[in-house]
Amino acid sequence: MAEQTCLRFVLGDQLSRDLSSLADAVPGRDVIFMAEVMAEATSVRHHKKKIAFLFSAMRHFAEELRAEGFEVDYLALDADGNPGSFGAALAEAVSRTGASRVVMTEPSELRVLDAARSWREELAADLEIRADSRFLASHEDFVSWAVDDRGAQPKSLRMEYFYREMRRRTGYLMVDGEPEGGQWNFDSQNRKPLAGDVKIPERPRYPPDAVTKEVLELVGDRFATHFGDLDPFDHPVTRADAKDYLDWFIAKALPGFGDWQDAMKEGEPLLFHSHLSALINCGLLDPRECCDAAVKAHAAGRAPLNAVEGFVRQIIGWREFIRGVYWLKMPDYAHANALEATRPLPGFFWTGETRMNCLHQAISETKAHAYAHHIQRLMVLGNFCLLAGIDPAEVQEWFLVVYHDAYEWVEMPNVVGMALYADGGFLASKPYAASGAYIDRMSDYCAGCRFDVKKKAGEEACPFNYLYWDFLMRNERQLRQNHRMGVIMGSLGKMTPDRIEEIKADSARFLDSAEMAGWSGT
Ligand code: FAD
Ligand code: DLZ
Ligand code: SF4
Repeated sequence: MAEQTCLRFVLGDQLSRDLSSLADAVPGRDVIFMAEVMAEATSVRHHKKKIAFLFSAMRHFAEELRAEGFEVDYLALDADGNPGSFGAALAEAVSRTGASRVVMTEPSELRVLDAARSWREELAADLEIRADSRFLASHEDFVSWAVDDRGAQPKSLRMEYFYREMRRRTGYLMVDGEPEGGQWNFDSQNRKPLAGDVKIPERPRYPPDAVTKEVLELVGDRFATHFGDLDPFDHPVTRADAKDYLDWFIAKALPGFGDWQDAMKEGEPLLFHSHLSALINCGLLDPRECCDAAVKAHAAGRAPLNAVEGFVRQIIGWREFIRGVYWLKMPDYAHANALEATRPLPGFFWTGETRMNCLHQAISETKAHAYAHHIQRLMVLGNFCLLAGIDPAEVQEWFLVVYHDAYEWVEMPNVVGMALYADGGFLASKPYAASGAYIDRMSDYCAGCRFDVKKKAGEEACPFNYLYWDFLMRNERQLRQNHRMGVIMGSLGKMTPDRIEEIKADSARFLDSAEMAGWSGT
């Protein structure tokens, strides 16, 4: 009897040849199914570049599987009769191919996992959902680290301890069971502002091929009203180009990654950052191979320890920790709002049109590239939303829309836990709140700003300066309980009534200004 066809359903962020759902796929017997669907592309109004990147990467991945001899049933967005959702498209693929079994790797987001579980009821085939082995820590690994023997949920979790565990497990930068260089973390060396004479490496570009050009036309046509610029598009979209780009990063930018990790500069969105997140998150690169390459460069004397430790920590530490927190805390995490912030997101987040140059730069770069680096996301955009008391749900949606690396599992804990302290300190030991002095120290933004970063009060003063204190006053009850806020809350306690009134008046004037009005566009 002929072997039964098995349908292998591969999602847009599962473009890895060693995906668990493809592990035992047999060319000639199994069919691989991939689908561009409107419901997914509009689940939020994703940045045009993100949709183009993903559709092009999906189409190239399908081609590579075909070249291996697989039959790939690929549903393009503009295919006649595209039913528009994963569930309906899969049901049609099952009846088209006559498959008796569907195998997929666990979706990275709860929304899609819940949907997949519900398909079981309706599909005319068995559906097997396999674990995603591309993460270094499985769900079970994370839970056994985070939850105590009696199964009690932790009140808070700290990345640093998880990271040490991951270093021990992976053996990265470990010597005889001890961290290389005698320290787990070299962050204190990684906060240099950028001096004028530092040469920033020029990135390789990957011009669109025929497949990408077709996608760009499709996206320009179907998603014209979505946020962001489509052109120029020069991102890697194949496994080979992603690998080439990783090699370039390790050779040219990694050596400076540590020193200037927190620096910001006008017109330089990338500096020494890797720009690898979108490639890792969609599966074109494996997190292990990125760390292996960095560790190898260090062993060969081509990258310093502070850079390599910092880079490895972002991947085996932060990235894995963030994912663990997402699955541990969902679904309630989506609605966390510990500081009861309710202000609508200002309209300028969609246009970049604000007098605050730091925000103007970060939003304009986001619009152009679907990218901003971590400190822009955390200490400019996130910090502003925190200080201004913007509703976490609106901030989450914005971050999910605008970045090419954004998927709910990674966006949500970064926004809710790290940037907004909306989980009440579950993930961060204190709010990442800062006045204009921090932005001035780490960037060249303030020199070109209409506001004066040195002024603390009045119309010309940098809004971050008074909003910082206003934030502390508004949330005094909660923040006084945090021992890491003791010194700053002490300073607040010593403020004169006149100064308190001045801060409140400046903040009220700014927060009620036309500049802060919520988005009223389409
Ligand atoms: P690099 O600075 O070069 O870091 C190397 C790699 O480490 C990244 O490619 C990424 O894979 C990983 N990494 C670093 N920091 C984090 C982190 N905090 N969480 C998870 N992985 C991390 N990252 C996303 O991938 N998707 C998101 O939607 C996302 N949203 C964010 C929202 C906010 C408010 C903040 C503060 C951070 C967010 N991050 C997100 C984390 C981080 O900012 C990006 O991963 C990073 O900026 C991507 O650029 P890069 O590849 O040049 O990173
Ligand atoms: C982000 C995204 C978009 C915009 N479109 C698609 C799509 O049409 N087809 C697809 O398979 N995946 C897409 N994705 C990625 C998915 O959102 C991602 O795979 C799931 O959210 C994972 O849970
Ligand atoms: Fe931003 Fe204030 Fe500096 Fe202007 S002065 S760029 S608002 S930190």
